[in-house]
Amino acid sequence: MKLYSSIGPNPRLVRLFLAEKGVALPVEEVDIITGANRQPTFLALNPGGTTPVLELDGGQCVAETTAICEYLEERFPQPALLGGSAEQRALTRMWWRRVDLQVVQPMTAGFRAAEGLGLFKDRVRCYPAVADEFKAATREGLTWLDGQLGEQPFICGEQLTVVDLLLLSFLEFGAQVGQGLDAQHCPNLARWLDGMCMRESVRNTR
Ligand SMILES: N[C@@H](CCC(=O)N[C@@H](CS)C(=O)NCC(=O)O)C(=O)O
Repeated sequence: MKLYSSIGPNPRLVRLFLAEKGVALPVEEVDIITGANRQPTFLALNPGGTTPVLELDGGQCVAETTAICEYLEERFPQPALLGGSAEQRALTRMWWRRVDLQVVQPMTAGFRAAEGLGLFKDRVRCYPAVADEFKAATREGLTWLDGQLGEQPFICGEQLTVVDLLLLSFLEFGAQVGQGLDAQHCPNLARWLDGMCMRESVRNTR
């Protein structure tokens, strides 16, 4: 197996996922700033033109972080990062989808519509007229999530899951592009983030 990685929160999620499992894979860095990921060589691996991509031993290429993490969980079941039972997996996937819809998607769209516009305007459709709306939607999503998290140690409850890694990855990215967490407004998430930042996997994948 080989991972095609780059800067950005989506490849970071997969690197975090691997680190938590103690799995080291060969990594090829792709320069998304110059747009190497939008050139024919990379498009042959992933016609979607995005990183990360996991090349399997049989040569097939898997894109999309959800598909990659689900595959890695099957190949390397321990420690379980999607949940240890059918019920826990259902809850993990529920929170995964919620964080994706309420934080990841609006934050990404807000970045592409504003700070990332120069980089993305010729790659994907961006919506500069509503950049602030996307950013407000992200803040609302985080506020809701803060209330749901309460005093729980992790987003899905007592155990670390892929959802914590996803959210960590995007909050760190957000902090670099003007969409950092408002700690005063989201004290539960701020406490959770402090704890996450102390994990070895997080420090080693920066
Ligand atoms: N839905 C995709 C999103 C992947 C994505 O947007 N990756 C970013 C890096 S974080 C990227 O490749 N950006 C460069 C580009 O789109 O040209 C996934 O889950 O993997």
